[in-house]
Amino acid sequence: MWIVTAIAQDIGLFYFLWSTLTSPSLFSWFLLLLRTIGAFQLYDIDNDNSITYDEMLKIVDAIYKMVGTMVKLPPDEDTPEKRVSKIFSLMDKDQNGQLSFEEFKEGSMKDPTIVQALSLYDGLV
Ligand SMILES: [Ca+2]
Ligand SMILES: [Ca+2]
Repeated sequence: MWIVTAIAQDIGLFYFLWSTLTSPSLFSWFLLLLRTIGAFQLYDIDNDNSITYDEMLKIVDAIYKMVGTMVKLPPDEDTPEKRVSKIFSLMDKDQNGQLSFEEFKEGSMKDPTIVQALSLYDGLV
């Protein structure tokens, strides 16, 4: 019986990969998911599966220092603090000051510009 289950799982996985590769929208969804996971891991410095304000501030601060004056930023996010507050106000649904992966994923799937904002810095994330 386990063989049937194993094969069924393989077929399921294959089908998933195939439909992902052959459907542009699914494929870009998949890429967005990968990027979201990558970004989440980057920001979750102590790996406890939640992002605190301080953790995100550390990364954003480092990025701002690196990017320096190369990127023009809108006035409402021209400091790391402003940007992190903005992201938290968008994503932190239960307002406990931490972003769970669910909150992070939901926020970034709903509004891809957040992920773009989080990875202004393509190649870093
Ligand atoms: Ca953490
Ligand atoms: Ca939260």
